[in-house]
Parts: sequence; C-alpha cells; structure tokens
Amino acid sequence: RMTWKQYHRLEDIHGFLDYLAKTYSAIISVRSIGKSFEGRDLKVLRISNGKPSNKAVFIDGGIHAREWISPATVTYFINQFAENFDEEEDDIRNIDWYFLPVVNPDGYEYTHTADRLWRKNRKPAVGRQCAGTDLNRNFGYRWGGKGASANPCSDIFRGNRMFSEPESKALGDFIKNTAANFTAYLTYHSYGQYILYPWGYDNVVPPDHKTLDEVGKSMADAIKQIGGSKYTVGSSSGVLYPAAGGSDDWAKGQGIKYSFTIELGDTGRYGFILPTSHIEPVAKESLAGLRVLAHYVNKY
Ligand code: 0X9
Ligand code: ZN
Repeated sequence: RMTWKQYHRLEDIHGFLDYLAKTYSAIISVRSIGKSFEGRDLKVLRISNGKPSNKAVFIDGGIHAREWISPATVTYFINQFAENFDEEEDDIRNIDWYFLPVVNPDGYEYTHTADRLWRKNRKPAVGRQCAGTDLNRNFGYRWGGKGASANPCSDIFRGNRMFSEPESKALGDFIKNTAANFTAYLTYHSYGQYILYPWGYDNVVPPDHKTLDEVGKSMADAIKQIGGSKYTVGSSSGVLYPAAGGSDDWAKGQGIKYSFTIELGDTGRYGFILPTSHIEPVAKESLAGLRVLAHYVNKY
C-alpha cells in the first residue's frame, strides 16, 4: 500500500500507478514510455477529464536517484488528484496531467540497494571505467556547455552525446510526440528550496522571464502560506550555477512556456537524507504551489 510516511521502492510506486488506472479508469491511464538501461519501465500516468480544449502539464520526479523526496512528492500529487478529482477546482480538472514519478528507476533502485547517495543513471560509459550519466546534463539544449563534465567518472557526466541515455531519450520523445498542448513542464529535485526557471545553461534569461518570475513568486507565496517554508525564486544559472543539458532548458526550448525546476526541501540540515516525517509537509505545501501554477496555465 502507498503511504507518504515512508519512501517506497520502485515496484510499490508502479503498483500504485497501476492500481489508480484500474480504479479510476474513466480519467486515469498508465503507460510505459520506454525502458531504462536495466530494463525497468518508465511509467507515465495521465489524468484527464477528456476535454479537447485542455492544456497539458508534464511533471516528473526522480531524475536524480538520491533525491527521494521528489518521487514521494510527485506521487502525493497524483494521489490527491486521483482520489478527489470530482471535487477538485476547475483549474485542476481542466488540465491534462502527465506524471512520470521516477525518470531514473535504475539509479533509484541502486540508492536503495547499494549506494544511498548515487545521483546518475546506471548505464556504463564507453570504456566502462565508470557507470552513469547525469540525466540532467544529457538533454539536447546547449548540450555539453557549462557545468557539465565530459568525464564519465564525474557526478555531472553529460553522456557521450545529447540524449545518449534511454531515460532522457524516452522523456524527450514522449513530450515531442504526444499530441498534447503542453504549457508547463515541472521537474522536481532536491534539495535547497528553490523555484528555478531557464536558462540553466548560462546566466541569461528568456524574453518572458518576468512572467516566469511572477509565477514562481506566486508559487513560493502559496507554499509559504500553507507550510511556512521559504522558497527562493530565480533563474537556474542566476541563483544556483550554470549547468547545460537540463530537462528544464530543453522543455523551454520546445516552446513549453512554464518550465520550472523545483528543488524541494530541506535547505541542508538533512539534505538528500530527508527524514520520512518531512514527506507529508513538503508534499502538501508543494501541492499549494502546483495549484497556483495550474491557475496560470488556465489563465494564459
Ligand atoms: O544541478 C542540477 O541538475 C539541479 N540541481 S540538483 O541539486 N537537484 O542536482 C539544478 C538544475 C537546474 N537547471 C539547469 N541547470 N538547467
Ligand atoms: Zn536533482
């Protein structure tokens, strides 16, 4: 059974998605959009009321294996929308939601069985001296630029070419090839409590950065009001560091207006090893931020 009182293994998360698709088959479907290097499914859950006029939002988690709060938060969103869809506000019901809670299932399982602080996927590099590509350096927008390493043993290894990894390739192909009106792309990471918009590849901002800043700040306000946590809003490269090949930049480059990386809690006391007692508070306040995003998606 799924709870938000502990972190779950991949099998449980996938079982939960399949259960929801079975239970709420009128609005929910699940499909595998590809397989990880080690052959695990990349499962996307879709929630929709089927209105053709709907805009679409894509949400992912678990790009980085050790950031366990991310899949936990994304599954919390899924559960909330699935269990209460009829009672949800119009802003939620009139969006086609696509969720990929674990982009990097091999890495995620590896953090459960072998190395709790593993970050990358698990595909061995050519030459095999080290395993793993940083999926968030492997996307095809300004790939190979600043903040990405060509060294396979680095934790920020960019891969041998853009989209060299089955997981990033499947995600990219899905967004490109799905007939949905994607208006927002949200990717959940940890930690630090940031709401980040493009660009990440260098310290420059897109033409609509003022809108993105406004949306981000409204999300941060809602989070603070619900849970008290303070989120810092800004461009990735401005408030963090330049890092090219991120999924957020790629989504923005595809024309998806609201592209955000959300770095969940905490701010560093526990970091990646966030105690399970934090899951519900973090996820709950994040949902308040997501509701604000949904409002903007419907409005503009
Ligand atoms: O470095 C990253 O990939 C992200 N931070 S994390 O600590 N979760 O690893 C930030 C990514 C921000 N976006 C881009 N740089 N494109
Ligand atoms: Zn991350």
